[in-house]
Amino acid sequence: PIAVIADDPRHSVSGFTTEFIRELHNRQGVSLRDASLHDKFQATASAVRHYMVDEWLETKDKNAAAKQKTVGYLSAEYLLGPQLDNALLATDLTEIVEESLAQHGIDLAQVREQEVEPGLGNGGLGRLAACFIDSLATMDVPCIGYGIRYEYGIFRQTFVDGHQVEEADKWLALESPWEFVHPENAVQVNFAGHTETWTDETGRERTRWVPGWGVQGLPYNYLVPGYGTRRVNTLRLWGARANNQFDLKTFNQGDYVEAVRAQTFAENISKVLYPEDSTPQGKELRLQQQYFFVACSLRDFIENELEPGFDLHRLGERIIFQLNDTHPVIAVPELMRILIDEKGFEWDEAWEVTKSCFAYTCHTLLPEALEVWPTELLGRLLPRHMQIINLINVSFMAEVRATFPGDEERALRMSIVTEHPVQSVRMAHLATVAGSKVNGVAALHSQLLRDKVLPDFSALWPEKFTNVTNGVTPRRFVRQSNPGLSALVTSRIGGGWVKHLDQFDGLEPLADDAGFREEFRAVKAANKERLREVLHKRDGIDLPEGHLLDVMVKRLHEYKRQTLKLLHVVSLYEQVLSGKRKVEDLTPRTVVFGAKAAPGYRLAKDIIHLINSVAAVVNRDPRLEGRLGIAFPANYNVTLAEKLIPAADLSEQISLAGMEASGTGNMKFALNGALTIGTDDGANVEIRGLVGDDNFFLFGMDEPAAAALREQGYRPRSIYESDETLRATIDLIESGIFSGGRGGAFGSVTSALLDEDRFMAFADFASYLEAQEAVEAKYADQEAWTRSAILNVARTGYFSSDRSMRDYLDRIWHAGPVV
Ligand code: DL6
Repeated sequence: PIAVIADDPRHSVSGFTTEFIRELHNRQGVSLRDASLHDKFQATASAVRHYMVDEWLETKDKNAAAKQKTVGYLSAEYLLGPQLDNALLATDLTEIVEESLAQHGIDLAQVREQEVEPGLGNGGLGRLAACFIDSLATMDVPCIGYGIRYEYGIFRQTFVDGHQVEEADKWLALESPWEFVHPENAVQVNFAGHTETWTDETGRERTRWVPGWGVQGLPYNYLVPGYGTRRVNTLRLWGARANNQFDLKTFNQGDYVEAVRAQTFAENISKVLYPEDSTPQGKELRLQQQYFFVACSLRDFIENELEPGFDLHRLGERIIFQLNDTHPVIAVPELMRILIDEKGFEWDEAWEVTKSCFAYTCHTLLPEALEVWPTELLGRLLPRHMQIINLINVSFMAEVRATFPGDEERALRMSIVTEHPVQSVRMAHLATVAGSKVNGVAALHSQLLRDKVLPDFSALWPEKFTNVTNGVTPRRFVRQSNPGLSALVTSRIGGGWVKHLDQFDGLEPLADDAGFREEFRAVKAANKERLREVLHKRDGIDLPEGHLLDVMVKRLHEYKRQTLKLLHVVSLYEQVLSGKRKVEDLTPRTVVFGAKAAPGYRLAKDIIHLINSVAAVVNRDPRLEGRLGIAFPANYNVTLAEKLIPAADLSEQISLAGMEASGTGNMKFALNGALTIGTDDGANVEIRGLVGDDNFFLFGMDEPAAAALREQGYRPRSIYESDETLRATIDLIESGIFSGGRGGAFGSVTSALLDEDRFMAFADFASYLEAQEAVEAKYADQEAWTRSAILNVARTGYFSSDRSMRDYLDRIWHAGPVV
């Protein structure tokens, strides 16, 4: 915890009570007697924040004095999750607050439930950003996380008749107690207009941008406390505000809509998080968002974080902007524009500085997820940036042609600007050209990035490419979310693991200790009980007791293959219905799904409908004697993840090999003692390498096998025809049993599988079922299962995001702590 605090008189029950009552009175304007639960939450949160503010201000002073390199993490998404528990952990106030509130008849658990999590991300990419800033603060590294304060975060998912329905996520409706807004530090951001050339006093020809319109970016600061240190870093999210919010003259003429038109238009920029995580939305607003937040961030760092008079030729000594995927890549021409047009740099000087200030992380292998922007749009919205991109491309093409003379095809493949299908800018190419380093997010992903996604670039600059395997913060995903396991582990190896997760290896010998195994099982059972309560209250779902809890939680995407999991369930059901398997031979199992589909992704939404429809039938069929069930709580989010993951027995990581860049859920499950059933994909490869084959259920093709099958011509229908179990499974779905007798209701899903099966679920089906048999056999031997579960925990300390940060610091950022 923040090393405040031992001698701070506020760090006591009476001290906290004083802070709490003061906040209730001064912030909420209510007495304790009249306070609503919401008031109590707001007062608790802001009182807890008091305990971090001094350290936060001190951190700023420390940074200013040290003048060392800062990490500027540029990310369009931060999936933060609830903040209160994290702040309590950082300030070591949990017990104190619990006791203080209890003395006034207030239950901390109820107060906690008032918090609406800031869902400012879609999934893994945004959650990773949140883990990384936590780790950097804990490791005493100066970092500013820069992003967007979306007024509406990731949509709220509900189910109506089994179909996904999206609702706006009004996370700010009751205001956030965690932010400091500074309207007086608003930054001007411009768009559109035209460029013109002019001659300066030295006779040099210069270019300037004459913008068409602009908005202001307001900084909202969030505190990012380190654990066990006094550092509190900053997350600075930008909100858009109109330059002229209100036109009084027009209003007085009676045109009320027109009077606020400019305001509505400008503020749309930070209105919603795009509900996409794998395909770019060809939307102008999305590009506006991207430019908006990087323009604010660059301006902020240069004007506010550096000391006055700092020589910008040395900018790379003081900042490394990490580009979290391609969303912030427009920062590259923005920095060039600032240096050349505003600071008077020559092109070459500006380019040298720019290259030293950026590094790029790629998070995908799906070609459709690599962003491209039509030059028509980019040129219209950001005319000066389009010019600069073209100039970068001209010198880059010259370099390619000089290195590979006569290889015009290669030059075309590598060009930042492509002509097909419409003239567009390939943002991944721009990031790779400008970035000092390019990294993938797991060993396999980085290799495929080099060999298959950007092979021409890795041929040109092999030393630019590196890997940093993702990680997750042990503070949130073990210490906070799994207090039972945390206490058990700490009782045996001490508490150092919270900052040094590799110490989990000290648990290895305990896998052979029967007493420890029993305690470990008791923790899992208690976590399941806690989950039962949560799901009952939150969703009206009653989880059966004594079941193997088989969990697949992640965004709904064909490549992740939720359908394969569902085919397994349907095949078990079919075997019981057809008498191929006696019901008493089923291992009692509940499959938990959690998944949101992008609103425009038709097939993904149909898959959700199918899962819910299968659940409705299977859960009620008495022939199964309650031995097989599906739970699909709506609106899976970080809050639910923190309850679900510690309760899981089996972690489903079943993407087609070569498709999932890394995964981070896979790490969270293993660290909480679930066993993985998975393909050799993403970070699964490294998890299996560490935990060992005996403690991991591997199935399916590896990446080369999948690529070879695709090459040779994949025909899913022939697998359907030759595999009797698969045929019976698909036929059962098509029979109408899950759709009230109406056959063909799920034709979009079954025909996508039978006719194309882009992610080869059929090819891996038999192997998956075999691996599930191995799961059941092992689960029948609870001692063996627990032993493997303990070894999963003991051997996966590598997946701390602290280790990821160390790798970034050493291999990419060349930066370090300021103590
Ligand atoms: O690196 C974080 C996370 C990976 O763990 C997932 O495997 C990957 O799918 C995800 N990538 C995206 C891609 N979005 N875009 N573009 O969300 O990143």
